[in-house]
Amino acid sequence: MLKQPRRGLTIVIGLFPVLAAIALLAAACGGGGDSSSATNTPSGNTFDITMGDNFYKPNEFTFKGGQKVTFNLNNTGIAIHMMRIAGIDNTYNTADDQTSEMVIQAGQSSKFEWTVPTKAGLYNFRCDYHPTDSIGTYTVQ
Ligand SMILES: [Cu+2]
Repeated sequence: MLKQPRRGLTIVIGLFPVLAAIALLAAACGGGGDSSSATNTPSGNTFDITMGDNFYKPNEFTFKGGQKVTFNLNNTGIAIHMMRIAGIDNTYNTADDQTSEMVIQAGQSSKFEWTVPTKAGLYNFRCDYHPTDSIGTYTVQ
């Protein structure tokens, strides 16, 4: 008679880590889904980007070739920032670069409208003032 409830209790305690893991996984999947829809939506055209010292957040995007895109660049840092998008040659400081306002002051926002290259691939963007830290990529499908 005493063994029955003990066994039941053992099973419940034994299952708890499994249930907790499932709950955690479900939560993680939900979060991941949200962030990928925010940073990875080929059909969306407008994106809010935080420019800090010295990073872009988010800094990975996926677009359709030829898509017109608007980046709302918000400088939340104390340094000046900008964005230079390497064009179809994926090389900086060439004729096909597209650039935001060249100086976006600390605390300021700037709307940057540009057109995605028509060739599929992985391309880079960066800040001219922080070219090794403020960097990101975009995939053209
Ligand atoms: Cu910068």
